[in-house]
Amino acid sequence: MDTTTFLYKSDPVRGRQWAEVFARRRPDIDFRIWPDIGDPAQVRFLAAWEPPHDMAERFPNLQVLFSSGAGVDQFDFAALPPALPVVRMVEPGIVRGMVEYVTHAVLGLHRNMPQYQRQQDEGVWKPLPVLPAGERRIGVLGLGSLGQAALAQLVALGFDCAGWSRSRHAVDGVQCHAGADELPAFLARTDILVCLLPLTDSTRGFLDARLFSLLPAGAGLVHVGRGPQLVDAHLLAALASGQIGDAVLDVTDPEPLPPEHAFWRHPRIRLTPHIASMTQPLSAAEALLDNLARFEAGEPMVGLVDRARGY
Ligand code: NDP
Ligand code: OXD
Repeated sequence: MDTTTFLYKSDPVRGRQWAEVFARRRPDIDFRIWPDIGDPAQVRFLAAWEPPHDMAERFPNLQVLFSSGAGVDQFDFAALPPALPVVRMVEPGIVRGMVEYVTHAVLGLHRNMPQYQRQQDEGVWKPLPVLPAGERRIGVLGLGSLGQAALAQLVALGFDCAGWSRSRHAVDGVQCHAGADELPAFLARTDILVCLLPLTDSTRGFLDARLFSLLPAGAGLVHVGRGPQLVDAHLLAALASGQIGDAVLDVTDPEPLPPEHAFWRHPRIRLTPHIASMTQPLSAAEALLDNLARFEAGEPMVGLVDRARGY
């Protein structure tokens, strides 16, 4: 019988944890970690952050490309065989990490933590008013698996929550807005804006001066999408004018951020090195095997990418 190889091309330490799950659940599959590819003709499934550039020629029998992360913007779709299904990572570990990060960042801005840090640096003891959560308006750009999970936690904390997406959604406790026409109303009621959009041609440069001008003056920004969605110079200008009060940035363009970049030392910017969330190997391997079973049964896979939309 033909051997089926599942090739993993990402962090090898995490790959060994994936291997344990595969050995337990699917001993019939030959799980391999790059560069130990075995017979390339037997590679039917590839999980990668960055696939090899000659993937199509090298693995002529490839049936599915899985992203080892939630994003797929690192893939060059034009270089992939047109009919090859591409699947992004949807797994509970990555969702939990994002919920923690967004909740922490929103609570920090809500309770004026950046301002207290500045006051501490200057030896200033000055209490600021405490606004109830129900009077703080949070807006999340992107109502996908991560945006909706973050909103569920923010709703549970009592915040006044809204979300914005391309197509219409209904989410418990969240005012849902859809499409370009409803973006201004969504922004006008948002005190803290969280970006959880995928990077596509339509979202590149999306966080710009025009968008900032539609927020209430002094709004907070939490950016956990992708660096190229933010126009750096426009954020610096909005911080200088007070249109944006404080920003928490987990993603930048490029990454790592060059040492001379103005964001590093800006008093109103908190930077983290793209750690808001990370794929957790054990839960990711389980989720991927569930998806593989769907594929084998001819059912739709969770996280199947629509290449025309780019996410
Ligand atoms: P999903 O694909 O599940 O959701 C994407 C959401 O964005 C959908 O609601 C979609 O709308 C909306 N959207 C996409 N394009 C547009 C547009 N042009 N206008 C309006 N809405 C749009 O993605 P996830 O929630 O799983 O992940 C989101 C992103 O988070 C990832 O692509 C990645 O960039 C980032 N990420 C960052 C991490 C970090 O550590 N910083 C970790 C993991 C992910 P609709 O529902 O109508 O399709
Ligand atoms: C992802 C990420 O897309 O870590 O998974 O950004």
